[in-house]
Amino acid sequence: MEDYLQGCRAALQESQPLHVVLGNEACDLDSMVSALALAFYLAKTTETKDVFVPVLNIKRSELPLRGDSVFLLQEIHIPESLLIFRDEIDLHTLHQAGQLTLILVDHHVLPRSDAALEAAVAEVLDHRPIEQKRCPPCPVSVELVGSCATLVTERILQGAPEILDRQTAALLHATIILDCVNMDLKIGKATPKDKKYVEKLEALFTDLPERNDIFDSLQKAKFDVSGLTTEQMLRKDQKTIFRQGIKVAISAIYMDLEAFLQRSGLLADLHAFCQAHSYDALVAMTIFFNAHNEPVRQLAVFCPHAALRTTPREEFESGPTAVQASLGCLGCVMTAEDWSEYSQVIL
Ligand SMILES: [Mn+2]
Repeated sequence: MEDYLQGCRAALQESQPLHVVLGNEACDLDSMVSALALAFYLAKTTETKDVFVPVLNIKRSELPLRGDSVFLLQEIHIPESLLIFRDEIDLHTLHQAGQLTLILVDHHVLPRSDAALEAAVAEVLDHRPIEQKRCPPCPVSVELVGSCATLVTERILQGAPEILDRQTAALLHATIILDCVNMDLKIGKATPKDKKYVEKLEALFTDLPERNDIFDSLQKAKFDVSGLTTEQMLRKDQKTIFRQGIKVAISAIYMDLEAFLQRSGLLADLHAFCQAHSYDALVAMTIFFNAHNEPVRQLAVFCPHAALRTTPREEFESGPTAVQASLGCLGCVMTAEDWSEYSQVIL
């Protein structure tokens, strides 16, 4: 894998047609690993001179926010410098020059900003329920399994098992385990196919880490925010909603609310964040795990405009609103009582 990635960076320097394997815009571990492993497989098995490169669908500066990805790359000794990020390759220019073929992994609908690239999509491999109307007109393989990495593993083991090296196997193995919550059948993320391919990888590479160890380390790394600035914390897991002309950022913050509020320069940082992205308000939803490993969630609302300070509260109290829906996406369902408990933390 490492040698292959070295070659990819070199290939970018030359002007030639490229097959780009692209994950989704969240660029979670599954998207990153699926793109790396599928591009590796396609490059190793093509009979033509075609060049296949994986592209991570975020800016390079966003990688530190994905603690689990950073951790896994370190564990298996793949230098971050070998990866290609979205801000290092201009897909739109390549497409206009007729030099781009896209293979989508871990998603099948391009965001609006990339709609122009749709004609370049040649293949899709995804594990989410299909959105028929917005699906590109090309071969689309969608199978509802816990992890897209399972489908990539299947493709490799059925197509050319001999190309699978330990680094690639370790990437796929760790990703399936994280996505399938350590293959816990009670949680219901893992399907028989996920289980089958984790076992196959373990049989082929007997020195892969223990499932519990890799799951615990990835989980810890994913939520470790100790090295992040306040701005990075706010961006790590953030959604934007618009309501009645008001733009609100909702950020999941993986620490105790009290500790968050004690960060030095917090108010100045929140101000700068709202100003930089023209947010009218910011909802920080803190989550941390107590001694019994139960999640504890708290909310803080930052609202730079005094005139708006009562609005969020009304929003929450008026039934299922966009704000509640967005919090739902972040794994938090708020009731009016919850909100009245938290409303005193309006900053
Ligand atoms: Mn996925």
